Amino acid sequence: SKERSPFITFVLGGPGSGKGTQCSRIVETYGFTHLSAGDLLRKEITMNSENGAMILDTIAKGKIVPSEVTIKLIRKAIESAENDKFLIDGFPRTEENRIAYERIVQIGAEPNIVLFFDCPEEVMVKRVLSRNEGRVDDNIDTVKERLKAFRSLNLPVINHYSNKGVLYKIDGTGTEDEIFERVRAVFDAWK
Ligand code: UP5
Ligand code: MG
Repeated sequence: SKERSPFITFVLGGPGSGKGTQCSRIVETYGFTHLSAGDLLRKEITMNSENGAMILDTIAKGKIVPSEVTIKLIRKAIESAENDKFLIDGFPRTEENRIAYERIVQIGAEPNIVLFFDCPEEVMVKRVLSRNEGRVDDNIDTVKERLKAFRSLNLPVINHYSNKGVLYKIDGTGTEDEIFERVRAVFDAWK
């Protein structure tokens, strides 16, 4: 267990808003450890773990995996890392996720920064459908479900952090470089 509280950044935004892309850039420049909740869940599917079939079914439908499952994976990844600076990408998805995380993780539960990549739905859909990496959820029907989940379940989480004064809303349109300049402004202000 860690003695010091880690520095936690949650990275939120709809499907295809650029969370993963910008996290890679943040890792290069600011030395965070990147934990994508979606990647951790997809790894469970490929490892044929106990919950693999359930996770696959949930992701294929664009629904949200039960909090306990996702939080266990995130907690394990935090505890096994040497770093004390984390980018948690694509989590929390729901108010229930957020509250469960705060209850279970405790040390470092409250994020220092929450980034929100704000992007019009038509831009996000275009990006996701042209990705071509074989993700089971990158098809028009599942993308519609993912957008629905984002609007109804994730926006309340974003509002919560806005009210707490830790939310940084970033224009998610433009080139990767243009967006990263906006991200830099947030992290450079923290130095
Ligand atoms: N791209 C990126 N930036 C671009 C730019 N500026 N201009 C043009 N193209 C750009 O980007 C998407 C695509 O766009 C890429 O091809 C990229 O090159 C290009 P990416 O950076 O991958 O966007 P990201 O926001 O990461 O999109 P992603 O599809 O990963 O977002 P989701 O939130 O949908 O996916 P995630 O992996 O987080 O979750 C998947 C599923 O897992 C969820 O739907 C859910 O079923 C489940 N899940 C849970 O149940 N609980 C969790 O806590 C997390 C996930
Ligand atoms: Mg991603």
